[in-house]
Amino acid sequence: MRMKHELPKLHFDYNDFEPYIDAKTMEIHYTKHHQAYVTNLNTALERYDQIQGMNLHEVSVAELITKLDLVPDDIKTAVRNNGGGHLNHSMFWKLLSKHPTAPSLEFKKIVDKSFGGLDILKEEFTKVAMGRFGSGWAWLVVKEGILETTSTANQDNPLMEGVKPVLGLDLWEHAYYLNYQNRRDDYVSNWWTIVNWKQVEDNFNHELS
Ligand code: MN3
Repeated sequence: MRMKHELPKLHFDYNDFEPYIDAKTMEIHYTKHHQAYVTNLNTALERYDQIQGMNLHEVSVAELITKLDLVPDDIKTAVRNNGGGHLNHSMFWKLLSKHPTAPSLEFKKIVDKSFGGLDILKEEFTKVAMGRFGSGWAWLVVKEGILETTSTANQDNPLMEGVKPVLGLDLWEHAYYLNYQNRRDDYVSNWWTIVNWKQVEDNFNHELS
């Protein structure tokens, strides 16, 4: 049975995050960029069915990008870029909140243990985001119950290095250029306003779905 990867349904309207992220950027980002990752992933996978015991059409996108060594060479790069793009964006949308949120008391303890406070977390995350040259993502990941910041190039996901991401920020210019042009720092600092901390905590406590 062939499973087609699909765009996830959104839980918000394109203009919900104005003025921090403008509606046009959200619309193009979802309907063009994310859609292209999904389409290109499906196109790559259509060339193969079963490979080394793994049915490429029955495994999750997270499994695909973490088992790239099992993916045939001629579609490996396409699966890495487009599978990663699909996974990262599916996470990214869920991590946005129309209404201001704050970490729960429980999660705040983890933040404090990891960074010594939410402000320091934001500072370190922002530093990582600003330090990523070119296109990529900034992440908050979990290592043995402790949160850390990191970044990846292109559409790579920390899962490919064996660590679970709980918060991710798209640093590709397509994510902010219409509104911010070259001002990535303003984009990052405004984005904190719409982070869905409940989802970050859910990601921390559960396997990524
Ligand atoms: Mn993007």
